[in-house]
Amino acid sequence: MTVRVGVIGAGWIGKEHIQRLTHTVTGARVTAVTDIDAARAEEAAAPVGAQVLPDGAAVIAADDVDAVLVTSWGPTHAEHVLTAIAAGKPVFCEKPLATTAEDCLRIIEAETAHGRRLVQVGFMRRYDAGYRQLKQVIDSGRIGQPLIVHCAHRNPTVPESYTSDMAALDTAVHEVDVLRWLLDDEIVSTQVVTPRATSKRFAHLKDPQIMLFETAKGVRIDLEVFVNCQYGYDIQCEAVGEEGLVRLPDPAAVGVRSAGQHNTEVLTDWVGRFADAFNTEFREWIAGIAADNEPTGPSAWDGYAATVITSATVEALESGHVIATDLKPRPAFYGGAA
Ligand code: NAD
Ligand code: ISE
Repeated sequence: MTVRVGVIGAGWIGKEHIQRLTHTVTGARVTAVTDIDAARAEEAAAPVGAQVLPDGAAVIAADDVDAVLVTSWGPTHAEHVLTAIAAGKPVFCEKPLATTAEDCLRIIEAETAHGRRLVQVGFMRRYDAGYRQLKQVIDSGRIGQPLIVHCAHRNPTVPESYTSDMAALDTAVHEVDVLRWLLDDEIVSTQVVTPRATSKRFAHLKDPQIMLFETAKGVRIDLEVFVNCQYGYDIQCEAVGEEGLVRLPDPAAVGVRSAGQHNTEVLTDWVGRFADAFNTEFREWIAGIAADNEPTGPSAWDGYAATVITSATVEALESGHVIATDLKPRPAFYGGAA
């Protein structure tokens, strides 16, 4: 069976995913595209033979759309996800699921009432081979109980439109999700400290930031978010346990020895760093739909948790205080205690 996908939002990542679904993932075809910028929708749709539709509602309602991909701006996600749930169609939503906890809870309520999981959130790090190895080691007990996790999330530069709150909402959101999954634990408090700011930033931006999270089991996580580090796109993660530690591998790269030096390349963007993870994420999503299975990837509950924790982190940045995340208890529908 070919899964026919309708795409809402044909910007940077929408176009990437349209190409991926067309050329890399078997069993999928993009049949409809929309964007509030019609020219952009046309540019993305024409090469893959998809029709351009006027808006998200039309894409979701289309007879030749079996599943929906939401890659529009964050504040528009909730509306599209809720419409897809109402139509009973599987929906993959790029992060964030929604920009407010209230909207995430509306999605959770709608999906729960539907009675079957339809929503998957685009936290692709869970599909990265290195993070999967890290999880296997932690789950195996080889390093004992995890105690501390040291992380860094570095981007070479960001545009002037990137604001200080985006360090949590847009960037650290990936660590928030992947660490909850890696540790099988919940983040209960968050704090932000700001070291000396880099001169390589736009003046309005607090960069770098150090985020400090505490989990329900007492694990302490420090995360450096540095989005103007200049030298490359660099993701680091090291979990320290009672009996050992495990570190995320750097992407494979040849070592070149020449002119008295030994060099290995550092990647410069997330597109290259997580290309394989995105491919695996979409292969598994499409295969699940083709087999009529519920999605197994990050759920609406994970999307809710990420939005609550990153919003609390913005509050921590702005107030200078330690902020409790105050998540609601996880419903049984999402694997919580009944
Ligand atoms: P972008 O601005 O390049 O593209 C967004 C597109 O959505 C634009 O073309 C815009 O015109 C369109 N749009 C906005 N509202 C719409 C609506 N209501 N209906 C139809 N189209 C609409 O942004 P982007 O970088 O592609 O990011 C899109 C989403 O993907 C964001 O939520 C972002 O956080 C997420 N993202 C995820 C990752 C990742 O690593 N998983 C990386 C980048 C972006
Ligand atoms: C971007 O939206 C992403 O999701 C990237 O993975 C992240 O590295 C970057 O900081 C964000 O702006």
